[in-house]
Amino acid sequence: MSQSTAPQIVRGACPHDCPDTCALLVTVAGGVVTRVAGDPDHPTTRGTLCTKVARYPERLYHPDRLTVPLRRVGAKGEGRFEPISWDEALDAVAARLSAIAARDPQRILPYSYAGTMGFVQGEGMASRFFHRLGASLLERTICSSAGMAGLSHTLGGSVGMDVERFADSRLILIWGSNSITSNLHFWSLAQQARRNGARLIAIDPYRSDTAQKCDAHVALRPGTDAALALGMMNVLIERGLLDDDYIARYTFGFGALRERAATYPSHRVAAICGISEQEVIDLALAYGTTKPAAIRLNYGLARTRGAANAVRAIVSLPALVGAWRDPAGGALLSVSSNFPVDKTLTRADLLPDWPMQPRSVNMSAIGDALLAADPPVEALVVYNSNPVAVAPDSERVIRGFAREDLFTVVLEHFLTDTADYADIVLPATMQPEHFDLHKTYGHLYLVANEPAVSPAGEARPNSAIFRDLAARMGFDDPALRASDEEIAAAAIDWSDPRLGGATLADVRRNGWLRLAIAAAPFAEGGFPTASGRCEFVSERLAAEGLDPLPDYLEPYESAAANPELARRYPLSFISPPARHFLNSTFVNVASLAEREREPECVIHPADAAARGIAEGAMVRAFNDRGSFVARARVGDRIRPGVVLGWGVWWHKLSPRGRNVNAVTGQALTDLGGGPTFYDCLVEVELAGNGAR
Ligand SMILES: Nc1nc2c(c(=O)[nH]1)N[C@H]1C(S)=C(S)[C@@H](COP(=O)(O)OP(=O)(O)OC[C@H]3O[C@@H](n4cnc5c(=O)[nH]c(N)nc54)[C@H](O)[C@@H]3O)O[C@H]1N2
Ligand SMILES: Nc1nc2c(c(=O)[nH]1)N[C@H]1C(S)=C(S)[C@@H](COP(=O)(O)OP(=O)(O)OC[C@H]3O[C@@H](n4cnc5c(=O)[nH]c(N)nc54)[C@H](O)[C@@H]3O)O[C@H]1N2
Ligand code: SF4
Ligand SMILES: [Mo]
Repeated sequence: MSQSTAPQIVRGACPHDCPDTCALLVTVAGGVVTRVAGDPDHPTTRGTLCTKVARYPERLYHPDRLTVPLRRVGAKGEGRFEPISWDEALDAVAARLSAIAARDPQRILPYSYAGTMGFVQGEGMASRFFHRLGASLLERTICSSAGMAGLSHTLGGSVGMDVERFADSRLILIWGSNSITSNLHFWSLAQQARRNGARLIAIDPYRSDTAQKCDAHVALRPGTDAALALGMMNVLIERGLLDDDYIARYTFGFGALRERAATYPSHRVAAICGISEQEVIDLALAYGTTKPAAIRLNYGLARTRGAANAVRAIVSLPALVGAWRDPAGGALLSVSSNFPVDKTLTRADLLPDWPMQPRSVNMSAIGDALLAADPPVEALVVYNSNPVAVAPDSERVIRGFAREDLFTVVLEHFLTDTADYADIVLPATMQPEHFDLHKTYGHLYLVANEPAVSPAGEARPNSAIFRDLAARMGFDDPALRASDEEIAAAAIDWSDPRLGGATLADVRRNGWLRLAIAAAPFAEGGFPTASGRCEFVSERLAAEGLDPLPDYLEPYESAAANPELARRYPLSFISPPARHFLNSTFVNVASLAEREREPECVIHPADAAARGIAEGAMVRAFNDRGSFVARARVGDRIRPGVVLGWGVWWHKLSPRGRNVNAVTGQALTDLGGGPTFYDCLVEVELAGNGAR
């Protein structure tokens, strides 16, 4: 840590839930962070950061930063607190958790996600603490679990192309991803490919900033991606555009897949997806005749009922055309399984009844869990997440958090929507104030983060807070006293050949370390599935009595699946990430909020005209679950019949105190228990008086 006044550069890692996991250079002068920049030497960061993190000092030195522990003095949700000492705060939490644990520790629930993706300030120490306590387990499904289930049943895990190789692709399908917003460094590589003559095609119901800059755009109906992929297969098969040798050697179940694909002729696919037959055929022909062809799919297509099936269908395509033979061919959703994470990091063996597991609670349905779980959740410890703002079905979530008999602890940087419901708020350090080690899901480097400055006020790292709580509760296992460096060292199996003999010290010295992964990992099969092949047919799914092949599943909320609902709420609603926020992080940073202006709803001119809505009017989107108010942006970048609202504003910074999740539902995806944020029907009307 720097004490001197001459500027110093400290190496860091971007902690946010973003596939790019940038390597940072943090400039410190006089004990203050003056600049956060991208490491020019890191091969994917290449010296640039997104606008959000380039403005990190504004977040770090924000006047609203939490610097002391707080105890609630107002009603839940009101946001009135008084400062207390760390001793008072930790004693209060330890006493309440101990009392509940003495009766039934499963009545305690941790709630966390990827506010930081680091091993140390993420689950490293926290999971050891909750395991030792015997708390309910949390199913961390809110983002990627459906997509990862799709990858796992077809490719065998979260594996795929090396993002750096996209620069050499000749055709790139950008599928369910607004890369300029959510995957900026991939976008630079795609631009490089384009300068070398590659074609870029976006597949997205909205003409996003990314789709706008691609060579072609297929604007399908939300949640119909599996049908499009199966239709592409059908065309590839009919036109003989397959790599028969690759299929014979390295795949499993082609005969059955061919029969399934035959049920998706182009005219049927066109009707399901709401596009033309020619679009289906053109896309398939481009894909089948251009080599190498690469697919960058993202979670935007995995937020409806058929999410995992869609991912299964899409990641089956590269094997059919033999795209994996080339380093610049294949598909990429997440590559997190490439990192040899040491399974003992989280110390599940500390569970009181190990190997028996406590009950588990799905975070994507936290509203229902808080209102109806049996036995009830009596204490909730939230860290690295803002569920009141980001979880679906806000009215139910808020009712759950407002329960008077629920004891809620929130570890945070700011008084978020969630912190407002806390009994005790504990101030946590930010990335330049603590040590961590990061893996990623978007590239192949471990990245280390060194502390650059002292914590703000009395803020403490999550790891230290859980260590202190463990000590106060009398947990004396050495695993609960491990230092941050010891946790980071325990996070990775350093003997794995992918580390090439490197140690934590090596990663820290250089700031980052590339895994030794072959350039074209599946050129000759070798998928991490049971069969070692790309599994079009999954015997694991068959054994569970499920469809072993990918198929199209109609969204829960659509005219075809629920005509009665669609009569009342005829518009499909999607709420993808805003460019200048990261989920609900940065929403309170003034310069970034200014760029996003205010909560906005994009609606097609035909849908707007039918409702008397003019550009700039305040509108109310609603369904049986709830409603929110936003400024209408009328334009044809969105498909007719679809409305888009940018996520995820804080409720308390939104008109009438509600954001997009007031209308989203708690139904889960086909596999993986994921949320279905974009499987949602609404009606939209003028907001009328009092909208603000
Ligand atoms: N700036 C910024 N970056 C982020 C985030 C953020 O909030 N802001 N969030 C981060 C996180 S947590 C994640 S998980 C990632 C991933 O983020 P994603 O959820 O993949 O989000 P985007 O890449 O913005 O792209 C989603 C795109 O999918 C489109 N879409 C919606 N429904 C469908 C559908 O059914 N089919 C298809 N084909 N497209 C659909 C949307 O219109 C949108 O353009 O981004 C990360 N990066
Ligand atoms: N409608 C709709 N809802 C969505 C989505 C959508 O597309 N549409 N996207 C979904 C997706 S993909 C995701 S991943 C989830 C994400 O939801 P969350 O995981 O809740 O992510 P954030 O909203 O970024 O909130 C993270 C919080 O963690 C805090 N934090 C960060 N670092 C630390 C730390 O070191 N210590 C502590 N104690 N706190 C820290 C931040 O201050 C922030 O308030 O949201 C989901 N919600
Ligand atoms: S949010 Fe993503 S693009 Fe921005 S600095 Fe972090 S890792 Fe890089
Ligand atoms: Mo996410």
